[in-house]
Amino acid sequence: MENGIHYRTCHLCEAMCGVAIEMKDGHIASIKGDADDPLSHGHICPKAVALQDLHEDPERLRKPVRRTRNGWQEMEWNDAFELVARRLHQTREDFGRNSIGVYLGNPNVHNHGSLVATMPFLRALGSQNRFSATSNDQLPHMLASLEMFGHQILFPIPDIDNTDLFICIGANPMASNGSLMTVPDFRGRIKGLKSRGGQLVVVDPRRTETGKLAEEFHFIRPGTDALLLMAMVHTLFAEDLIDLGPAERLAKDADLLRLASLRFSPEAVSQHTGIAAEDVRALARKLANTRKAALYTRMGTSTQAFGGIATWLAYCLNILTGKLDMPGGLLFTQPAIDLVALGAISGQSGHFGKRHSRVRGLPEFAGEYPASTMADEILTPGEGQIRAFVTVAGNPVLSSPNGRRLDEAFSSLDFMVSVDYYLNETTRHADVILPPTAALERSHYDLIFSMFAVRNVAKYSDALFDAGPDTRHDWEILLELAHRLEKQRKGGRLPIRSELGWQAFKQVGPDPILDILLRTGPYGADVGRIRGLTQPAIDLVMDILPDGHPLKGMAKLSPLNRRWQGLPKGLSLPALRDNPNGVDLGPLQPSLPERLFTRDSKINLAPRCYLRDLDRLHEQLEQPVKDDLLLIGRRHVRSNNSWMHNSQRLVKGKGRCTLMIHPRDASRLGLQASDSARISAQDRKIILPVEITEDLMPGVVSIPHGWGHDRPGTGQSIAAAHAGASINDILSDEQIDPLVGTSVLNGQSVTVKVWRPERQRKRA
Ligand SMILES: Nc1nc2c(c(=O)[nH]1)N[C@H]1C(S)=C(S)[C@@H](COP(=O)(O)OP(=O)(O)OC[C@H]3O[C@@H](n4cnc5c(=O)[nH]c(N)nc54)[C@H](O)[C@@H]3O)O[C@H]1N2
Ligand SMILES: Nc1nc2c(c(=O)[nH]1)N[C@H]1C(S)=C(S)[C@@H](COP(=O)(O)OP(=O)(O)OC[C@H]3O[C@@H](n4cnc5c(=O)[nH]c(N)nc54)[C@H](O)[C@@H]3O)O[C@H]1N2
Ligand code: SF4
Ligand SMILES: [Mo]
Repeated sequence: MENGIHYRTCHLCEAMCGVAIEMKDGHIASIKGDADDPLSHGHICPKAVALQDLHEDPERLRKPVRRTRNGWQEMEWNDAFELVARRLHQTREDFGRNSIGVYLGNPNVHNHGSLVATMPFLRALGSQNRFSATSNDQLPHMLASLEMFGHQILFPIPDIDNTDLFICIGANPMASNGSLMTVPDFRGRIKGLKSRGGQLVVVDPRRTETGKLAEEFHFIRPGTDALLLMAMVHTLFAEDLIDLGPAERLAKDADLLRLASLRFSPEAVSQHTGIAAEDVRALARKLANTRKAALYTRMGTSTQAFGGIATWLAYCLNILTGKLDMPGGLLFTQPAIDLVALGAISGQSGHFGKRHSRVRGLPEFAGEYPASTMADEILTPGEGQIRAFVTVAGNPVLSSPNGRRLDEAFSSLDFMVSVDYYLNETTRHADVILPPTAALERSHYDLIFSMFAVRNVAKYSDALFDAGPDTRHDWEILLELAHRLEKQRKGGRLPIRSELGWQAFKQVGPDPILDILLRTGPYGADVGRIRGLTQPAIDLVMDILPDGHPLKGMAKLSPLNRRWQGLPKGLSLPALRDNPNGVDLGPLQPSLPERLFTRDSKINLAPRCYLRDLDRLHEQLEQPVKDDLLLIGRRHVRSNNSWMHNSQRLVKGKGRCTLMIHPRDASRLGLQASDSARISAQDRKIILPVEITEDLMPGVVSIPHGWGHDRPGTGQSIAAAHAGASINDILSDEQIDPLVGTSVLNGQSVTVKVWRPERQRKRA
């Protein structure tokens, strides 16, 4: 790479910040924000420097390794592929196709190569025992989108730059930089909101960094958001505040929702939520009476016992008050590569509950079972038991509940392979680790997060560093394994056409596919320039084609779509290469009813699965409020899930993996500022330093996830020196939201005791 500035999109979190990487003599000299980026305008967070640290980390694996009695041994790529394909195939032959489990971790969705290669890989593997980070994350949003809008990844995105009221429940974008809302520089955007005279309202069991910016803040008892939101729905109906606005003729079954809300008055829920009835009413009125407003919920409301209902109700509240499809409210995006539309046309808009997991009978979602039942499926003997396992870019030992049980499960497998560049808490159980190229050695396009951005943009970055011949991209690894597995399944040889297909795919890779998708997408070729093809002519042809005609479907997805007429045109991969800072495609726009994918083109306000779950919610209301300590998670801007703790620049300073506790609870438990505490639930326990703070609601304690790097046999020395402890070592994998199967990561009860090493030793 020559000296000079390389523009790129940071892939570490969902915010898609533009970075300007200054190169000197083949090395990174500095990483700054790209002021010309159409979305982030120069904003970056402290993690951006970790792009360099990750790249230069001497502990990042560069060649395949295999576990032997004398430790890890490097392998040649071909031998590694050979071994992995043979062992996986053998397992499949001996125990059936479902005997191989797969877990896909979060970084896959930041990697267009992986996304393109995952599908053929999973098909070649053929197993129904698939898991991913989704069930520890946004699954309730996917269910709500599927049930209400007909498509599992069609998310309404807050139009934050134009709103006058932003109600943020169970999210901390000041630390996370947004989720299912790609929003670089949240602070700047909230400043903008306030200078327009707008307001930020936050509801959270912790007065977070975001909470501290808010005009109005409410503590809420963990796990009770569904009650709060139901009481808000109740208020809207009771006070005649319903005005569906743009959704007026589209939303159906509002009456069923009204009936369902009758049992949940603000008075009825107030003791459970900890929010006064009058405050609930005021919040509902404020939402209804502010024309441009958005109510947004995320991790805290989705990964809890009533995450399904809570997420559905959050969507409903926006629709009932006319915020959906309203500038300044919530809008659907129009990305350059429209995976929503592409998915729908190929019959992939999502499905739920088509089959159930073997051991606990939990529903699949989009072909995946809940991560909380992974260990059950590995450890429980019987037909269909998982014997071999593949992880791709995931660290479930730290990221899924009951990590110790997952340790036990993974170490009991016949064979395990991990596609990952770190030897960490999960991959240490693997027999073979296949490390992909580093992020700066590959090109980058945000297929997923471009769909969730608060402004439509398209950005492509070329690889900054040459990967070298003895390396493989994630997509190359996945396609190679898929090809070999397919070959083995067919007895060692594929029909010539199919063989040529695999060769071509492996040769071409993901970028030419991007190019085609860009050119044929809404901002692609300018049809006006094609001779003889005028829009009226196209419209006429489209009108005479019957619905469901393949040509009509294709046209809907192409620049021929009437709806896309007014959009900027000319996008292609070369065009994006010519604009390394990214291309602005304009603000979010109304798109209903065309954007709906439900069969009747309506918005379903009262899907049956939610109505059926309401008795369970009502039972919560009938039970007395317990005085257990409830555990919640937290994120910090200098950390990212489990895998960025090997950067000295990010972990330096005061330890951040602490137990936060309110002074009242601390004094009740005899805890002082310099103490450590033992946090436990059943036979699971961890020990952490305490951090006493009034930012927490009394009765609630908080621990960040992704720590616990003291397990033996890992290869991340900086992380190990800042080990912390894993919250998922105490969270139970039995607690899920039974509606969707999401893990309960927030709101489990724990016991906290002072822990003093001297006293402990004396007693022993
Ligand atoms: N208690 C609790 N648990 C949680 C959460 C919580 O809030 N509380 N949050 C949940 C959420 S939202 C998520 S998304 C999950 C994340 O859960 P996971 O995806 O399981 O975990 P990560 O920590 O993201 O681990 C990423 C892994 O991918 C590797 N990796 C990084 N980049 C690449 C790459 O480009 N290619 C490959 N092949 N590997 C790569 C890293 O080395 C690491 O091993 O955690 C969940 N767990
Ligand atoms: N710096 C940093 N950024 C990240 C990540 C990271 O690990 N670090 N991870 C990325 C990923 S994978 C994701 S999914 C996103 C997540 O993005 P966010 O959803 O913004 O993530 P959190 O910071 O976990 O915010 C969850 C909030 O919910 C609150 N909460 C907990 N329980 C409850 C409850 O019962 N009710 C309510 N109302 N609130 C509750 C918590 O106190 C917390 O403030 O962040 C992404 N960005
Ligand atoms: S907020 Fe930080 S980690 Fe996220 S994309 Fe921007 S610079 Fe990268
Ligand atoms: Mo996530």
